[in-house]
Parts: sequence; C-alpha cells; structure tokens
Amino acid sequence: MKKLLRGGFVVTPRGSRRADVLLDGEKIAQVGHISPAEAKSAEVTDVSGCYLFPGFIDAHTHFDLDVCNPTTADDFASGTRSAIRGGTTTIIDFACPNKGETLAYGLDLWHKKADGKCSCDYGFHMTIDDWNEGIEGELDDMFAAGITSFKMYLTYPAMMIGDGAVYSALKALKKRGGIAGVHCENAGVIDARIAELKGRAADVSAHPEARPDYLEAEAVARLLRIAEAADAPVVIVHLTNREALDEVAFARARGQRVYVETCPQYLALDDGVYYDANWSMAARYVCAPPIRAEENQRALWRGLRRGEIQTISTDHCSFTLAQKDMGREDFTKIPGGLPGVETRGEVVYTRGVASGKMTVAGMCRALCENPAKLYGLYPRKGVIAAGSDADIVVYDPRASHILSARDMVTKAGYTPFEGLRTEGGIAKVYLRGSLMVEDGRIVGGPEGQYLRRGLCTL
Ligand code: DUC
Ligand code: ZN
Repeated sequence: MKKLLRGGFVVTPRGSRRADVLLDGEKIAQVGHISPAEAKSAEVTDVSGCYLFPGFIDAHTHFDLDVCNPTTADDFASGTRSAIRGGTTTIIDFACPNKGETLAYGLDLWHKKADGKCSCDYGFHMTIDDWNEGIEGELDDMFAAGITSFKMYLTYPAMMIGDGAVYSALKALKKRGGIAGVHCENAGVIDARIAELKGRAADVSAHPEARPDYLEAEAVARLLRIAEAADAPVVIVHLTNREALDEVAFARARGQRVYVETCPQYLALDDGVYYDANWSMAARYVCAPPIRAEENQRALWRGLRRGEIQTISTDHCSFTLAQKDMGREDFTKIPGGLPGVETRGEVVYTRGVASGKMTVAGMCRALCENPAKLYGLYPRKGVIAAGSDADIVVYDPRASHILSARDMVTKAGYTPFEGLRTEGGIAKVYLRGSLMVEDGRIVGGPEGQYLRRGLCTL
C-alpha cells in the first residue's frame, strides 16, 4: 500500500514549502498536491507542523574498527541502529586494511562486518594506508565495486603514507574521477610535543596541547599544495578551526577544487571539556583533531552559511568509558574518538537552526544534498523528489527532550552532548519507504542495503 505523509513542510536546499509526499514502495512517487483518488488508496500519516528532510547522510563513521585502538564499542549492528534513530538513513564507513594488506582484502573484511547487519543503507570509502604498484593496480576494481572515494592520513604512523605517496595517489584517483578525504594534522611536530609533555602523562589537557589548531592548519596548507601539484580535488575531513579554513580559502583563490567537512563536536563544544577536574569527564572528549577554543565555532558556522564548508558528518568512533580508562597513566593511550551518529540531526538543529546560525535549507545542504552529491549518491539519496529513495526524516520543531546516554542505542554508554535540551526532535524516520523510527523507538529491522556509489557531482 502507498503511504501519504500529509501536511508537512518539505525541506530543500533552497527553503521549505508545504507539500504532501506520496511513497510507493521504496521510492518517492510524488511531492506536492496529491489527488483525492491517490490519497484514498494510501495509508495517510498526518505530519502537519513538521519538517520533512531527506534522510540524513553521515559520510564519516568508524564502526567495528580495531586499527590503532581497541575495537570500537559500536559495530555495524548497533552503529546503524544508533544512526537510524538519529535520522541518518545512509552512512559511509571507512574500510581500513592494515598496511601490507590489499584493498580487496579490506573491502571483503568490511562487507563481512556490515552485510546483513545494517539498519540503514551503507557504503564504504577505502583507506589508502600503503602506496605501491599493487595498490594502484587495485583501484579500477574498487571503482567497479562502487568505491569512488578514498581516505588518507597525514598523521598516525599506522596509517600515514608520506607526502610523495599522497601526491601519487591523488593523481591516480584524479585519473579515474575519484576523490580523497584527508586527515590533516602535522605528525612529526605532534610527536615531538607529545615527548615534551611526558611529565603530564596523566593529564588529559596535554592531548589538545600536543595537537594545536595551527598544526592542523599547517597540514591542510601542505595537503592543498600537494593537491595543487597533482591537480586533484580533495576533501578536508573533520576540519575544526578558523586558520585551517583560511588555508582552504587561499587554495580556492588559486582555483583549486576543495571540499570541507566539519562535525557537531567542533560546532557545539569547546576545549574547556579537557580541563574538567574529573579525569573521566575530560577523557571522554579525546578525539583527533581535538575540540578547539570557542571562537572557532563562529568561524565554522560562518563557513557553513557562506558555503565554504559543504558537509557536517560525525566521525563517529565510539569507545566506552572503560576503554577510555586505558589512558589513565598516559594520555596518548586514551582511544581517540566520540560517538555522535545518534545526535547529529538534533544537535545541528538545536545549535544551528534554532539558534539562528543556520537555516533549515542550510541544514539540508550540509546533511543531505551535499554529501549525496560529493559521494556519488545523488539524486537517489539527498533529496525529496519523485523517483528518489523514500528516505525521510520527520522533524517536529515543537518537540523537545534532554539528550542522555541512558536513552541511547550507541554502546559507547555516554554522549558528548549529555544534558543538552533539544529544540525539536526526530518524530519518525523512513528508510526506502519503511517506517524505521517512531517516537524514539526503532520499529524496523536490519534492512540496510550496500550502496554502489558513482562519481562526485558537487
Ligand atoms: N580521529 C579520532 O579521534 N578517532 C577516529 C579517527 C580520527 O581521525
Ligand atoms: Zn575519522
């Protein structure tokens, strides 16, 4: 039976308008005026007063990851349940072979971790943490498997590949129409600062002090010069600060194609979290790059408004507080990462839209349209239009609740946004026409499908 969502405001990248939405099976059949005859044969749901967003896309998750750190608390089953509850109908996770393993092995491993377990649709980026003829020779197979975006690191010895290899990899990807997201922090100077901070090993605030914003900006600048040499587009993932964004502006002024992602933790939290007298309260916020001084939030919101930042994803990488405890004596052993996939939509709406820093249209661009276009999913995903997948978030701006880990699905056992009173809330979530979430309860099963992605169209 068809489903009719009646009385809502459909959100687009240009604004919102009152429109009914007819779902037929997994697809959107019609948007706008639905004839009485059509309405009669459909199951009608009243969504009056609510915004209808395209299903949110989170292009940066780490589920079931055991590289560099202990295994994350969330696997693909709990991670995608957490995602769908937060309105995310598509995630793109990072397949991550170890150095010395093939890309094919990494892809197969990630399929084994994810297939049959996901409660939202999913795709993979491929991590390039080794660069040689063998890896380059595998790229065509990756594109054939629907992997069109890749990840490289300028930090973390287990993953980084060096500037020359980044240059060669960018050229090889460019030739095939692919794109790379890059983690930008200066590895060498950070290691030297960590050595200097040995005397403060039990002090969480040594973590942000070892990894200051300007060492992120330096890596962004260097990456962008490497990309200039390779004549290749790049994505700066999880950009945190004003100086790094300035480097992006310089590269764009030179004519380069640069995309920027930021995350809710950088938009809504400040580095005061690392100075809590309670060690565990501070340690739970350890992630890389770290959360920055408050003035950077203004630069990031402004960047979103001006279209200088294209996407807000989460970098969801969840560890329990017991896992964070591994670093009690040595801050470098605190596993880095935060849970966020369950709270992104409500945090961005609350701190962005309801606070006047962003419009609903801007939120639609950052969480829906732009990631869909950037990662080759548009218009199947990222838009409420006839023919697109019927992935819809029904957001009720009149609702409110207090975010608390007690009520959450993530296995992290905590949320960085504990105690935040939301403006509005997610009332329902549809995944390809199936109702998955209603009044905060997950009502659908693990029906998520693997997404073969095309090339960037942003
Ligand atoms: N940063 C983190 O804090 N965790 C996962 C990976 C990353 O880049
Ligand atoms: Zn990440």
